[in-house]
Parts: sequence; C-alpha cells; structure tokens
Amino acid sequence: MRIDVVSIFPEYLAPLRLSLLGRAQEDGILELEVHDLREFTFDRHRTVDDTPYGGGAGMVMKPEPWALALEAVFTAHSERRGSDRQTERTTLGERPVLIVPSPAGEVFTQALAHELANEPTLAFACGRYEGIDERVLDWARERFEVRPVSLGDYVLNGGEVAVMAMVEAIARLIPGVVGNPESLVEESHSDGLLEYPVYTKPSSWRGLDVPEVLLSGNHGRIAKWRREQQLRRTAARRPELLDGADASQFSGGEREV
Ligand code: 6GU
Repeated sequence: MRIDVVSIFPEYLAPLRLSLLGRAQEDGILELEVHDLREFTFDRHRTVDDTPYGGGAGMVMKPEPWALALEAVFTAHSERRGSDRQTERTTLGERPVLIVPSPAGEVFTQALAHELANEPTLAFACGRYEGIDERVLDWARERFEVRPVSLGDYVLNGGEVAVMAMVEAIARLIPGVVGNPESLVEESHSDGLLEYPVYTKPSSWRGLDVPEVLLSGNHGRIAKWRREQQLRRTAARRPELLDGADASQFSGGEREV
C-alpha cells in the first residue's frame, strides 16, 4: 500500500517509521511519503493560513498550497493505481481515497480501518488552525473520494495525531505487517466486543491469582470463560456495542473464528 500524508509538521509523523510499520516499509509492504505543505507555497513567509471570511476566531488554511500538494499526490497515486490495474488490483475508474482528519467527520472505526486497508493508495490531508478552506474539499472530490474522518468526540490541535492513529490501525491489517495474523482475530472490536482480560506468569503475584480456569488446560471452559468476560466487560464499559453485536455468537458452544 502507498500512503501519502500532507502536513505543515512532517516531523510529527516520524514515529510511523518505527516498530511494525517501520519494518513493513523496509519490507516494501508499505510505502509512506510525508509532504510538507509549505513546499507548495511561493511567498517569503511560506504562508499557509489567512483570516476567516465572515469573521471569528482563529485562522483558516488557504486553498492554493493544498491544491498543488494534492495534485502532486494525485499524480503519484494515478501512476500507482494504473500499474495495479494491469495486475487487476484496482477497478477502472475508482478514485483514490483522500482522508481529511476532522472532529466534524464520520467516526473512525475498526470497520472503516478494514475498508481502507483494501485500498492500494491512501492520502491524508492534515488541517491545522480552524481547518482547511471548504472549497479544497469540493475541488478535491473531482479526483479523490474525499472522506472527512474523526477519531471521536474531542478536539485535537490538528490532524497529525489522528493520522498516526488511523495509519497504524489501517496498516496493521495489511497482510504481512503483523507477524502473527492470529493476533488480529481475538482483539477488541474484531467481533464487535471488547477483548477478554489476559494474564501471564507468575500465576500468583503480590497476592493476586490468575483465574483458575486459565490454568485448567480445558480449552472449552477457557473459551466459554473468555466469551463471558467479553460480554461482561462490554456491558460495563461500552453497553452501546451490545446492541450491534450478534448475540447468537455468544450463546454458548465453541467460539467461531
Ligand atoms: Cl481527526 N482531528 C482533529 N483536529 N481533532 C479531532 C479529530 C481529528 N478526531 C477527534 N478530534
């Protein structure tokens, strides 16, 4: 997968070169390019923002640098998707996806991460200040499938931290990025529920014991206990998730994976 990020703070994205994602880049599974929006300005002060029409607090990101930056990204993605098309990985006429991190976007979920992990290319446009001139999104829709996406109901200073979270959630679903694909199956949200609690050695630590069932070696009992823990934890912490979960999956018997 090819991922392009446009930001006025490219250094903010440096941690995406570490750990599993860093390895994926070395292995050629993931290609990550971070672009400095200011490279697409031509004035002495490399200006990327201006005052909002209609008044109000803060500054708004100017459209011109964004158009140039996104054109450069679009060209790279077209070439990539063109070569993918020959190997039938892309459907003709599909626009590349452009994610615009914003607290005013649709909420990022594991389901959306899975959907985006199937794309051959992804672009992210990191806004700062009060946001990007809305016309940039309208203009970009002619080339990209534009999706404003939020991490949740709170406000960050800009899109960079949100992009780190989204890129990590998406990239780890690409085959080969996480060493043991089994670990993707039993984690939180993979079946619509929170994951069960986990323990390791020693079996008794500072007077606290690992639940006896986990030491029993009885795989049926362990699976049942874990399923109950998932339901109990989800009911306590995120009851709204239970409405969407398929209850029949948890009514007994072996867990389906
Ligand atoms: Cl994606 N961006 C910003 N700036 N704030 C957020 C967010 C995104 N998601 C939650 N808060």
